[in-house]
Amino acid sequence: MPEPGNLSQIEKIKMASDGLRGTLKQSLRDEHTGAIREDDQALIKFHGMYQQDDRDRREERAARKLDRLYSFMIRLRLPGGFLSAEKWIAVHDVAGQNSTGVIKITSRQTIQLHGILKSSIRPTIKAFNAARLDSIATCGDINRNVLCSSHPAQSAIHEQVFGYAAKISSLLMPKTKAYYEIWLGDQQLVDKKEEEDPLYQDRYLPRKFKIGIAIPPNNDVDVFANDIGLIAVIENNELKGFNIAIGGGLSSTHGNAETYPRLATLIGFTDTEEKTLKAIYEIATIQRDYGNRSDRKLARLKYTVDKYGADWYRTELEKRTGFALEPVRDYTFTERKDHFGWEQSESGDWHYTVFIENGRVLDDEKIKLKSALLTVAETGKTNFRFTCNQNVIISDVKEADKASIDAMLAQYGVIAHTETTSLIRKHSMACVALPTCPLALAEAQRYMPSLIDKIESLLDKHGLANDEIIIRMTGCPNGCARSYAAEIGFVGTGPGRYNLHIGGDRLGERLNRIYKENIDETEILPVLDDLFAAYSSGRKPGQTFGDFALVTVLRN
Ligand code: SRM
Ligand code: SF4
Repeated sequence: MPEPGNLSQIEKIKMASDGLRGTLKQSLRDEHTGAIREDDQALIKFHGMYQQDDRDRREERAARKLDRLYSFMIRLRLPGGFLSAEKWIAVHDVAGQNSTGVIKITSRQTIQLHGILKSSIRPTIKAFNAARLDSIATCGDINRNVLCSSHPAQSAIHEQVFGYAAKISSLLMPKTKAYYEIWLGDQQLVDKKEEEDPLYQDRYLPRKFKIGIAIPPNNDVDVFANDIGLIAVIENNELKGFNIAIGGGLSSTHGNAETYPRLATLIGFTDTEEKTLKAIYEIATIQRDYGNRSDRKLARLKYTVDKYGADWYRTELEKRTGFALEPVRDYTFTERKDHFGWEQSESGDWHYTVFIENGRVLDDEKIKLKSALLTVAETGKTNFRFTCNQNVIISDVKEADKASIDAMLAQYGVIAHTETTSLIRKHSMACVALPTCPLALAEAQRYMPSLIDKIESLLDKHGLANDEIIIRMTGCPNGCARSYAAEIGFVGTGPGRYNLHIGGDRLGERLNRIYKENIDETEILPVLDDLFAAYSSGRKPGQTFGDFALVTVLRN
C-alpha cells in the first residue's frame, strides 16, 4: 500500500473524531452562535447535514455587523429513492415545521430540507426517526444514497434489482452509533468494540463515494457518473447479474487541469448476489487504501483508477475477493429519461410520473404541487419514488384506485402541468446553487426556468419543439446536476456567467466539451439560436442534438 503522504486537515479531523462525534454535542449547546465549530462542520456531513448560510443576506447582515444567517440542510437516506405515502406525510410535516417548507428532490433520488436552525436539528432528526427515516451517511467521505432506476415499469423484475439498492446501502453503512447518541439522545456506548468498523476504520474513505444501478434500456440514473456503476443484465425476465463500472465522477475545478469529469470504466461482470456485494465492498476497500488522502481535489475513485489503471484495479479486486470477474456482458441503453404520465407495470399496478421543475416541491402561484402530493399521500394508496432527474413517481397504484388518484391529480392541475410542459423543460435539470450552496459561483435553479422560457422560443422558431434535448445547469464546476453529461450543459463561472458545453450524447455514455467560455445570457441566446438553426437544417435523420454538435460543430 502507498505511503499516506501529508494527510489533509479533514483526514486528521476524521481520525480524531471518536467515531464522528467530535465536539458536536458542545457545538449544539453553544447558544452564542447559530453555527457549529469548524471541525464539526466536516463531521456533521457524515450525519447527513451541511452548515450553510443565506447568501442573499450576507451583505445586509454584514452592514448591520451581524453574524451570517446560519442554518442547516438535512439530506435523507432513501436507497433507490423510495418512500411510502406515510413517510411522505411525515416529510411534509417536518418541512412545514422546521425548514423553509420547500421539499427538494435531489439529482440522487432523495430529499433535502433547507433552512433548519441549529436549535431545530434535533427535533427534526427525532421527527424523522419517529417516521423511520434517517440521514446517516448521505454526505461525507462515505458511501452515499444508492441509486436505482426508479420506474417499476422498467422491467418485470424491477423489484428484484431495486432490492440491491437497500442491500448495498446496508452493506456500506458506518458502524459508529454517534448519530443515535448525538441526535436522538441514546446513551453513549460503553463498549466501543461494538462500533469497530473493518470497512471504514477511523479514516473512512478519502472522499465521497457513490453507487448507482441502471436497468437497461434506461440509463436514467446516469450510471457512468458514479464511483461504482452497476448495469443489470436481464435475459428472459431473469436477472443474470451485473456489469460493474468504476471511476465515474463529474466534478472539476476551474483552472485546475489535474481535475476533470470522467465516466466510469466497465471492468467485468458478476453473476451472483454474494459476488456482486463482495466486489462492491472490496472496490471500496481498495479506494480506502489507495485513494489520495493529501489532496482532496484528487481523492475521488476516478483519480485512483487513472493513477493505477483499470487493469490494476481489477487485478487487485480479484485478489481481495478471491474470484475472477467475468467478461462484461452485452447491454444496450436506448434512453435516459423519465416517463411522464401514467404507465402500467407487468404486475398491473399504475405509476404516474409528475414533472417537478428542478425538484422543488412547493405551492406557488402556478401550481399547488405540495398540497397535491399531500392529498394523494393521504389516501394511503400510493408510494413515492424519486427519479435522478429530480421528479417524483406516484407509484404502485392499484387499478381500482387509479381513477380516484387521477381525478385528484387533475383537480390540482398536476396532469395539465405535466402534460403541457415543454419537452426541453421536462428534460432539464439545475442544481440548487444560490442562495444556500456555499460553492455556487452563479445561479442555477433560480435562473434556469426563465432561461428555458427563452430557449423554448428558439426551439419553436427552428421547428425543434419535439426534440428531447437534455439540458442541464450547475452553478459551479462541481457537476451536481450532471451538466457535463448533458447535450447542452451550463457550468457557472461567475454571477450571470456560464461555460456552455455541447456534444454530450443522449444516453449518458459520452461527456460534452466546452464550446463557449464565460458567457452571459446576451451571448448564450444568439449562440444557441445559431446552433439550433444549423441542427434543424443540417441534421441527419434520427441524429440527436448532442451527436450533431459533436460531429458538425465540434468536428470530431
Ligand atoms: Fe453535489 C457539493 C448539492 C448531486 C458533486 N452538492 C454539494 C453541496 C453539498 C455543497 C457543499 O459541499 O457545501 C451542495 C448543497 C447545495 C444545497 O444548498 O443544497 C450540493 N449535489 C447537490 C444536489 C442537492 C443537487 C441537486 O440540486 O439535486 C445533489 C444531491 C445528491 C444527493 O441526494 O446526494 C447533488 N453532487 C451531485 C452530483 C450528481 C450525482 O451524484 O449524480 C455530483 C456529480 C457527480 C460526482 O459526485 O462526481 C455532485 N457536490 C458535488 C461536488 C464535487 C465532488 C468532487 O468530486 O469534487 C461537491 C463539492 C465537494 O464535495 O467538495 C458537491
Ligand atoms: Fe452548489 Fe456547485 Fe453543486 Fe450547484 S454544482 S449545488 S453550485 S456545489
